[in-house]
Amino acid sequence: MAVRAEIRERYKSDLKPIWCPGCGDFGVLTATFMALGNLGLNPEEVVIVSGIGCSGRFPAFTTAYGFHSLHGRTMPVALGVKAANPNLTVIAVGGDGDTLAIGGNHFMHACRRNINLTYLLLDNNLYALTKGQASPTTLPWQTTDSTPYGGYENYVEPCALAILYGATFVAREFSARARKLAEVIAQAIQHPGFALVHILSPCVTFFDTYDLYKQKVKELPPDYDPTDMHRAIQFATDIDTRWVGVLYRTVKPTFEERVQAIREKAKQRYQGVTLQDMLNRRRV
Ligand SMILES: Cc1ncc(C[n+]2csc(CCOP(=O)(O)OP(=O)(O)O)c2C)c(N)n1
Ligand code: SF4
Repeated sequence: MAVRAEIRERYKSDLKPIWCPGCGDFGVLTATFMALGNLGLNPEEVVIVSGIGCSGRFPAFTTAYGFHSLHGRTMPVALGVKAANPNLTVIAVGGDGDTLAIGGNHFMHACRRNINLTYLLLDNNLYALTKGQASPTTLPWQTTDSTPYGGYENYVEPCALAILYGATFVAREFSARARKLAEVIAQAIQHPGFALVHILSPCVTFFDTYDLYKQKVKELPPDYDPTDMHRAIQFATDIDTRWVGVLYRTVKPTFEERVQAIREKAKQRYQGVTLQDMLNRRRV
């Protein structure tokens, strides 16, 4: 236990978080350090990649390797890191705008590729860094600075989207439940494949959802089966109750395994074939 606590401490950088006091993202940072410490992973084995947003500041507050990338471009960078060195533990961090609006395309295809990394989606139901505009997870009844009379677009449910696009581990938690969140992040890191943790992370400055989620958040029933995709989508899309826990889990070959299998096939096919043979064949 002492070793785990020591590792956890090593993750704290000299730069203190500059989030507003009470921001949900503090709980996510704490839970991430707890998860990494409990898994016994050292900062030099971990890379945290983010996009732009309040949530995008994440890598600066840790001593793990980090990359604060462009808005919506978390996934191309995270995929590049993982493909270059599959031994690293890669954690991608994005806000709801970063992940589902400008970065939606990259996010969906990351799910489908089943890249072995963990995606922490810090969902505060709006664009916070740019001062409170509507995002794809702005709630149907919510007003924002950019939608003062209510929204004109439909709500996107991130967990259901990820399941349908082929993510193999999908969980939801509330940033105010740091211990539970740490457990779920640890499970996501250990999962072999693309693991989404959808985190309800209130923005106290532009849309404070603490009281709302304290009422709506409920743990999945004891008989819940996370391998049942239809039930997972039903629970994920329940907007009246926000079910927390592992919603969906399955095992499929990862992106890295598939790429490696193709490399092997190509090697076998061209075994003993020289460059000259190949050039001769092209001429034929
Ligand atoms: C290409 C590009 N377009 C727009 C912006 C402006 N911008 C910065 S952060 C942001 C949205 C942030 O919202 P979200 O991703 O939900 O993160 P949060 O700040 O809520 O954590 C936008 C639109 C930008 N930085 N780059
Ligand atoms: S504006 Fe909102 S999301 Fe950004 S740091 Fe402040 S409370 Fe957190």
